[in-house]
Amino acid sequence: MSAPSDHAASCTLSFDALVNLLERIFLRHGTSAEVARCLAENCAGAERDGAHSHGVFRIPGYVSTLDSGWVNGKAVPKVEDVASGFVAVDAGNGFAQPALAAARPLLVAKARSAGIAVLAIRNSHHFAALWPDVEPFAYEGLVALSVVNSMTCVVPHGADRPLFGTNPIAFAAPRADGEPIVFDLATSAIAHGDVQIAARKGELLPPGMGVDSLGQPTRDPKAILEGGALLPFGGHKGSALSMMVELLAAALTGGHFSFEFDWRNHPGAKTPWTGQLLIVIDPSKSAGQDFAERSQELVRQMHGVGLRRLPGDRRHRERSKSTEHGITLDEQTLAQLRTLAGV
Ligand code: NDP
Ligand code: PYC
Repeated sequence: MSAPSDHAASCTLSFDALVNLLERIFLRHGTSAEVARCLAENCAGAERDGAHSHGVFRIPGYVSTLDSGWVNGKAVPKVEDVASGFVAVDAGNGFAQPALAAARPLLVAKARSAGIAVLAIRNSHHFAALWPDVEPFAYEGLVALSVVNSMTCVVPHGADRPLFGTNPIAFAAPRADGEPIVFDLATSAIAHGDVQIAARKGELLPPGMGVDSLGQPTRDPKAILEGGALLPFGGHKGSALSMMVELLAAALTGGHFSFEFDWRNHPGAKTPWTGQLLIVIDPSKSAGQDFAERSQELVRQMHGVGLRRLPGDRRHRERSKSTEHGITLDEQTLAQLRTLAGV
């Protein structure tokens, strides 16, 4: 599915209309109604916010994965009350977002009572942007951090071959006057989804993103996708963070490391079968000043030294535009979605 282009004829649709269309696709390809709604809202939200590498571009991958039998689209997550500050969920080889939704009330109750709580999701598939998993906590006045590991395609700094996933880290914190502070970044130099988009558009990548099948630096996205690999961002520093994500999202949750699952017998499978960790903190328990006022002060100071763009600003600009004018899709993409939905 193509990423929006300036040249293709385009049309716009509302967030609700896109959610309904995507929901039909998920239902038609074997998910339960709850899972269909959850994934449709997630994916439409990414498209609305201009997070194109994890918006409707991902739909064919979801569909081929569901059709391959690799993931259970009807899985019912099992929530486990493990300890005063620890919730676990067995996602049952289903998607991570419904597992988070199922565990959320208990997680929030624990965070509010103990000041901090951990959610460990295992046996789960995450094929989406990570910010939708943390941002809602900040709207409720909570601080949230999440990590998820993916599939082997990143060479650890100083190594010869890939081992880590693209392993994103997302963080959200409330602030007094404005949208929460949110960042969401792959620990690879570029997300795998953006490499696929560049390959489709026939564009070269900036230097330093990946290597070809011989381990030589390349800017050709196809060489990275066809036997090559990505590099961590920031050399040994990003590599250490990626290692941390493997430990927290897989070792701590009971999920697979990025190198531990084998999808070769499921042609079409695209969703990594791994784990996810969330840490939620109630800042009202801290002894200091109101946290949201303090984060507002930090933003004020950052703007004061000339910073024009905070992480999340672009997304919120895109969200406002989409809310006002509708979500823009090119006609070919919309036609493909309608075909997949059978409408
Ligand atoms: P980007 O590099 O595009 O952006 C990373 C963060 O930095 C965002 O919060 C972004 O805010 C912010 N940012 C970008 N440019 C600037 C700037 N110039 N100044 C200030 N802030 C800036 O994201 P990635 O390519 O690393 O990741 C893309 C997506 O891929 C993420 O949503 C991630 O969760 C997802 N992903 C998912 C995986 C999975 O297994 N499910 C695996 C890997 C990635 P803004 O959004 O406002 O631009
Ligand atoms: O873009 O790196 C990525 C990715 C991996 C799994 C889902 N998205």
